Amino acid sequence: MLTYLTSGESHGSQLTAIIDGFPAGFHVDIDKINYQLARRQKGYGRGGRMKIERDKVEVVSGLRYGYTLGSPITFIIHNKDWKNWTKIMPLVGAMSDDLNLKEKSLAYGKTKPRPGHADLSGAIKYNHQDMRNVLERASARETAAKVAIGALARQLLEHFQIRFASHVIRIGRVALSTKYKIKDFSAFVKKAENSPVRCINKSTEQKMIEAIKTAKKKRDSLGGIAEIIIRGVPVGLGSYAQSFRRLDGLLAGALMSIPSVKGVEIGLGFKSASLMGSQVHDEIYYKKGSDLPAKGFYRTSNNAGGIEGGITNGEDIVLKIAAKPISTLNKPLKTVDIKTKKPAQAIVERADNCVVPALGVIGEAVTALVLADVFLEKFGSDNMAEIESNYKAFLKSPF
Ligand code: EPS
Repeated sequence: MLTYLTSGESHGSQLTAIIDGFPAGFHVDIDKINYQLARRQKGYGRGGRMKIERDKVEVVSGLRYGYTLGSPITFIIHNKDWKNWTKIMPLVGAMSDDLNLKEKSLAYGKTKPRPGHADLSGAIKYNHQDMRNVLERASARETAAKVAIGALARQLLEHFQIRFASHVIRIGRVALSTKYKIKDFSAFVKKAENSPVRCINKSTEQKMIEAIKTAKKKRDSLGGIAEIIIRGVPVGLGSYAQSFRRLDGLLAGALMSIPSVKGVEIGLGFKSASLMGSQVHDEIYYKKGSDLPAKGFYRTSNNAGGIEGGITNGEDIVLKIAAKPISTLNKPLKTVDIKTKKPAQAIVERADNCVVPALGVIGEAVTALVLADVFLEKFGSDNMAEIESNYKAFLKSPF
């Protein structure tokens, strides 16, 4: 079983990610992991923090000569911003009393919870009077650790010709309305990658940028929707046999766990509820001797988003994730001070205005982690030689 844990405070010294159950004998490309980390940091709408960080992984366990050992793999990402927080966030000892004005503003008065954030519920749950103790971990900074281990899982899947793409289809009220079918996968990926908001249509891209600018001027934030597409996934990953093995449930759980995500759709998603069965279900065709990932069976539509009965059907996996606008507003909302219990204005912290361009990158990473787990479940999980031979046998086996 592929499992992982992450740790680290947003303004602590580092993020740490441990992945266990990764097969032995896989050559890891560290540059590819750093490439994914850089992708996550980009995007129009980011705030000041991304100018400070240059996320890169340091591997501290689980590899030898660049190959996985089958033991837990540990990645560290150092927070460059840590040097500005050592007096406020010491792990042991007390807070320094020699704080400058800026440090004082970061260190004190975190008693006014932001509506929409974990601030209040977290403070009550863990009995913290200083909400910095909540917001440091309930921070989207954690997604950097997820992207690092997701990039490792993705490399394993790419080795078996599984490819990932994502793009932004909505920011606030601006939505991508043009119809598209992905024929050339690499060209599609490139198009999204070259856009500052990761949108494939130039005029929509401009409108999205304008929407973010307007939100910023109004001291507000914006959410949106990213779509994730995974091509080349073999038929038969996941299972209907138990609820916890259903791939749609596993993916939805992983994607809903990304900070700010409030909705996940698979394929046609919510729209399928308003249509007739004949309009929704993808009719089945067959082409003999084909190298399609479902042993020659294929569809001409993909409303199911590549998953039927909790199992991959060989078509593209298509997922949509909707993120709410982030909850740190420069024009603060009404709240209650947890100390005085009097009405107050919510915390204002340095923050991003819109993180939707990064959403698809994070979504790809968590999707890769889920898919790698079910892939290893099907094709064996200890070492690459066995997995490769099982995969080849599966491709060749007649049906
Ligand atoms: C975040 C607030 C901002 C974001 C951060 C998430 O950080 P800071 O408080 O340091 O300005 O930039 O995201 C990241 C650091 C990141 O790497 O994505 C929050 O409160 O969730």
